[in-house]
Amino acid sequence: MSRYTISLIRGDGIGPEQTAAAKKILETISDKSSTKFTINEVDAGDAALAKHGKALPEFSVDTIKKSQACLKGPVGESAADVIIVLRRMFDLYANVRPAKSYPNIPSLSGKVDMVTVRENTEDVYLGWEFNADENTVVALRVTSERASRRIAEYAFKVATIRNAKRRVVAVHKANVMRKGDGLFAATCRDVAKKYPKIQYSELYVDAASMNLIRNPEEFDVIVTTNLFGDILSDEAAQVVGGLGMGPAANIGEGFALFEPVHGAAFDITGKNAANPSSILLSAKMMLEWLSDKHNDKNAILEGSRIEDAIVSLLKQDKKTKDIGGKLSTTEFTELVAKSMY
Ligand code: GGG
Repeated sequence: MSRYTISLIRGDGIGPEQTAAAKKILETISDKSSTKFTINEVDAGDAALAKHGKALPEFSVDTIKKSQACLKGPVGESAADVIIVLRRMFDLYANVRPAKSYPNIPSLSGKVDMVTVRENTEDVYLGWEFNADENTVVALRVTSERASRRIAEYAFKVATIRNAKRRVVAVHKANVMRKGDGLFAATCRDVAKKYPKIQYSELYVDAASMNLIRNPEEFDVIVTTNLFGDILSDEAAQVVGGLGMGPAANIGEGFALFEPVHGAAFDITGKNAANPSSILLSAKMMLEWLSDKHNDKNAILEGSRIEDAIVSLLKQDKKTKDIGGKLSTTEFTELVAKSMY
């Protein structure tokens, strides 16, 4: 038997509805299998700011630090004070965002299986913005060889493990941002030499965003900088039917945080209408990571039950409204739980 302590950030908007769904599925796994969870709920985000005066209070950070992994619901306007801070605090340098075609979802292509590996600690997301004068703001776009190398290494490892099309494409804009993106591209090129079995290419970000619409099936692993990765992963999610199916992992050496790609979606908050698949597939990624880290073969099996259950329901056209179905968040979650065992 294995027991994992998970910190669960409820977040804002649809966050509490989504994290309730994730909690239900993790409790189902705890009840039915030898993989057990202790779930510690954590306040962070707009609601925490209103209640405690801080979007990420110290006691929340303490709870996260005591956990083995964190699962996070979306956060509203204070996202930069929560997720960007946590990524840097725990040095969660790799943001891994798969985009995959699932059955019976209206989408641009039914044959997509790709992943965006986004550098997660640098670029304009450092928030280093200054007033040059009262009408002009300067934002620093930081790129280091160290961060470029470790994200490139991570992307090639992902391409090797996935064993799918065995392709890595580095996406940048080195023809304009010659120094910063020039360094990123040159570093990716250098790392590529160590992986002769993986086909390596490069695309400028404008061409990549067009090709994602034109030939999405051609992509396997995209490695890119922080802002480009944020944008391209939303685009990739839409290609396969929308953000409702988009999970993400933020991976560091010793810790990892999992979250849906989407935001707080205040327009559908409290309507029991959100698609919980994004956070449930994020929980699946968490189980894969825990399995790998703790050499626990059962955890990965329990994770695959989550995705298998979702696929089986989609095949029966049982789905939430965002992807053309009729089910509410709680109805879909109940069905996932029932289908898992
Ligand atoms: N566009 C989807 C969305 O709002 N995602 C939440 C978000 O922006 N998170 C910050 C990030 O991923 O850097």
